[in-house]
Amino acid sequence: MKARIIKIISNQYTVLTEDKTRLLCVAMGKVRLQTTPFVGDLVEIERYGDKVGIEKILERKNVLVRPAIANVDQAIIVMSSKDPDFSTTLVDRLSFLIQIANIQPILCITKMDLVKQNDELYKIIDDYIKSGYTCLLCGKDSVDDELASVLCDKITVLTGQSGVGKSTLLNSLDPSFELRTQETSKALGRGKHTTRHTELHEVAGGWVADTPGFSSLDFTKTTPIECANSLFEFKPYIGKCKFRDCIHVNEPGCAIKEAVEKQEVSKIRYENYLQCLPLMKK
Ligand SMILES: Nc1nc2c(ncn2[C@@H]2O[C@H](COP(=O)(O)OP(=O)(O)OP(=O)(O)O)[C@@H](O)[C@H]2O)c(=O)[nH]1
Ligand SMILES: [Mg+2]
Ligand SMILES: [Zn+2]
Repeated sequence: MKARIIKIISNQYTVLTEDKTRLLCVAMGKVRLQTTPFVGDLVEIERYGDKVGIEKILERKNVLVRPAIANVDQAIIVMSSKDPDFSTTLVDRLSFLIQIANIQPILCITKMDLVKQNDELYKIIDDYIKSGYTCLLCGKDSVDDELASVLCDKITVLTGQSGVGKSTLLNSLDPSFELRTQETSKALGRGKHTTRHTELHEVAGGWVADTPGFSSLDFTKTTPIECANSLFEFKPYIGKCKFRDCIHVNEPGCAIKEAVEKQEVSKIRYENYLQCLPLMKK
């Protein structure tokens, strides 16, 4: 039988079967020897008397290590308009890392109630929308209608610095969310034992990870070529530069630079890409 791992505490795995039943499982020795099971994994399970065992981990479409989650459909970058201030540098760095991990980025801007009507921020938002981003706008007591449909049927990781309103957002969609996360941390206790715990919570018909993803902005494991090739805004131009190993900086005949000049690719994004280059592996 096929199932999805939605919670891991030490060596206890909670899975959700195709008919939506929750089962507590153990991982069979041969499985643990191959790959560590992650939350989000699709697995094959089998009954052994009164026990259920995870027999096999099915192929993953992607995997995050910190937090450990497999098969992530999308990452929502949560950024406040103010308090803390909106930063395209931070949004773009997160977005690049998300895309390098082969995950789709979505932008959610919170605290829009703190923004005046003709604020510069609206130009930046337009730039993201024109570039092809799904851009959700939320404020006090006004959550973007689209958020629920974006989450439905997907595995989502939220990311964004502390204080931007990630918890507020999930609670406004589902007031029981905070309660559930608090219960789990209480049951696990804090400090002493560092228990391996990650959980996917059902919110708006989808699954949301309880730990924020991409907390370290680490570019040391990627190369300029890998990064550029991963970005959906660059993809239409990849392979069209004069030099095959073009990293789109000073090379003549660079299709990306030309696209930036023609305003087909966002200048903000291109400049933030250039800023990240020195942080990468050669
Ligand atoms: N004005 C305004 N304040 C908000 C909004 N959303 C959240 N806040 C406030 O921002 C503060 C931080 O919100 P949280 O939801 O705790 O932020 P978080 O992203 O979960 O932060 P961490 O858990 O530390 O990562 C709280 O005081 C919220 O009341 C909003 O849309 N408008
Ligand atoms: Mg929070
Ligand atoms: Zn180029």
